[in-house]
Amino acid sequence: MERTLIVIKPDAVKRGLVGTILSRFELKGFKIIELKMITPSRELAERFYIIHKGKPFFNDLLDFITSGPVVAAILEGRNAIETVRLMIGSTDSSKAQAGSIRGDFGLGLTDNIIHASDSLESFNRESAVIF
Ligand code: 3AN
Repeated sequence: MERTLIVIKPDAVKRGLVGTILSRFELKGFKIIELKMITPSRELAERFYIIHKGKPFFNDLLDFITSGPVVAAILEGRNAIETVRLMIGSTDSSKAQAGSIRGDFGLGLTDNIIHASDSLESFNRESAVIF
């Protein structure tokens, strides 16, 4: 069975959406393998988002992701990486498809509710940073 990583971001945690979001993945059939709440340090956030270093939005992204607790989970199920990416919707929440998590719960771009690994390589790297 394939595994993927999700990170419920500070905006969603502050709004009390943790249970709702985890529940969507459980209802879909994914199994929660690991679950952890942390407030990311700047150093951890930099390692997590290393591929965006140098981009214009990098500092705003670090400010945001370190602004409060996040909830990270490793989910297991068939086609986990691709299916979970479909379920979260596109990066800009204001344009994300209705029915997706970003499409249903947010409007932001930097503050876009949730992260999910986009490849096996990303999953391996990102889950090692967080767990
Ligand atoms: P996704 O989370 O959909 O995989 P990435 O990996 O391209 O998107 O971007 C990582 C994070 O950086 C996004 N979740 C979002 O918070 C932020 N981000 C991406 N692009 C922009 C942008 N153009 N302006 C501001 N923030 C952005």
